[in-house]
Amino acid sequence: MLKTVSLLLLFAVLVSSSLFASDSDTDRPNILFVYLDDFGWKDTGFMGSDFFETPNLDRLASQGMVFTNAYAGAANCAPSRACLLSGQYSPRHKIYNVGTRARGKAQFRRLKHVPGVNVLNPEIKTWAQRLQKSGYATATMGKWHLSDDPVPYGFDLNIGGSHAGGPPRGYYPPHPNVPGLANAPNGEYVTDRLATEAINFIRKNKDRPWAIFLTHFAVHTPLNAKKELLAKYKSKPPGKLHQHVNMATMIQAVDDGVGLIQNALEELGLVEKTIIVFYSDNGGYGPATDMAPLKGYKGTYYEGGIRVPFFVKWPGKVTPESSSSEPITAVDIYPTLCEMAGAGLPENQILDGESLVPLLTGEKKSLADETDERAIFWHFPAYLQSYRDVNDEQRDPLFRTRPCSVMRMGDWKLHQYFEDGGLELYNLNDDVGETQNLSEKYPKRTKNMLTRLKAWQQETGADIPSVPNPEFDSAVEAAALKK
Ligand SMILES: [Ca+2]
Repeated sequence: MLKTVSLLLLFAVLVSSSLFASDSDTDRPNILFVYLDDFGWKDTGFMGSDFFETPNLDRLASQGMVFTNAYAGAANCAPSRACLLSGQYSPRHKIYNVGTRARGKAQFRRLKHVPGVNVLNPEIKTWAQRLQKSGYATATMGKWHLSDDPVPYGFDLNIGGSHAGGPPRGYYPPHPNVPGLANAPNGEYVTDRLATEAINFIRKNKDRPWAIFLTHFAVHTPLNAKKELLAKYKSKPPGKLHQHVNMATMIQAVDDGVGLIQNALEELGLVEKTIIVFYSDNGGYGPATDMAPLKGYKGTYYEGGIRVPFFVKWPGKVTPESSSSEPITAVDIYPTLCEMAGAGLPENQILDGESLVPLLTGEKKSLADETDERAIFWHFPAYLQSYRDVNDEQRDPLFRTRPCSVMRMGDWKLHQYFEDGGLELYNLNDDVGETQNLSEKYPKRTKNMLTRLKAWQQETGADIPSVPNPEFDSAVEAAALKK
């Protein structure tokens, strides 16, 4: 009798575990993560561009949840990407800037910058590694920027990824020595190639869960137009907000590729089981686009440098035509993707963000809890020099940013600048363009937020620049400021 029961039990366990295994495998959603480079807050139709055309992205956005207060992890490429992949704020992974060299003229820098590192520490496990380990087929396609080779960071396939910050010789072949692109056909635009590679990967892995990090080079410089689209935008009346013809062709190429991928998903019957995430690594490139009414552009810590478009389409889970105004940032993506994929979280790694799944499913309206208002943070202990032709929406004409920390809590945003101790406080609900510095009007709030910001700096081990730069020359700086 006992033996029979045990056998039955064993049988039941085997059946249920095999059922569970097949269930979990077929139920696990695919993830298409479309990640653009230097793509501004208003650069899509659904965010309000009056010149750039993105009908495919607009349609997908309308089928999901659009986040209106989504932020990049930093105002420029490498640090933002490191936050996204690691789930950690920059003081923990120490990728503070693109490269470790000081930027801008030495005579203008009051402090020695903190160089940080330029390779993502391989001890830090990425969400891609979690997904891969849990059974996903994983691929990265496009810009990587965090090491020479993305493969050890959790990708089965790498097309185009290297330490380079853009396609080394532009958007058209040849791409010598670029993995997966060395034999790109003559005349083929790289954005098109990446979409084709994504479709190939989906076809090959259609019967198992897959995740593609489609991290387009677009729309980073060089602003190489897609030639076939030039005539269309040259003859289109310029918008008030956006006018840049080359940029318009680059954006349409991304959107056309998204349309082709969507067609492939339809043909393969995968639409209902594929999550689509759309995001950018920092604000738009100042000389080519505009984030108005936001102030600033790529490189500044005003909203235009860090607030970016973000939506999630998750069939059956996210209500179509929904939106969220919750402030979210790059470190929130890691726990979100792992939860969506059922991939679990790493045991011995600090993750700074929170899963967005409760917002996506409508279970919660906000990530703040009753006792503690959630805050999100940035730390940039370095310099970014001005663009030559655009310096009207930054704190001073010489730099897009000087060393700073920034936090957002509720409607409020505090900037702390280390050179001069400058504090700027804004209420983004009333003043999204950050025009009225309220730090003197609200000293108590300023002080409370600064206390919290400093506690965060301490907790994360943030390097605060404090050593005077011996090359600083106030006379040279003053002369440059007079120009
Ligand atoms: Ca970027």
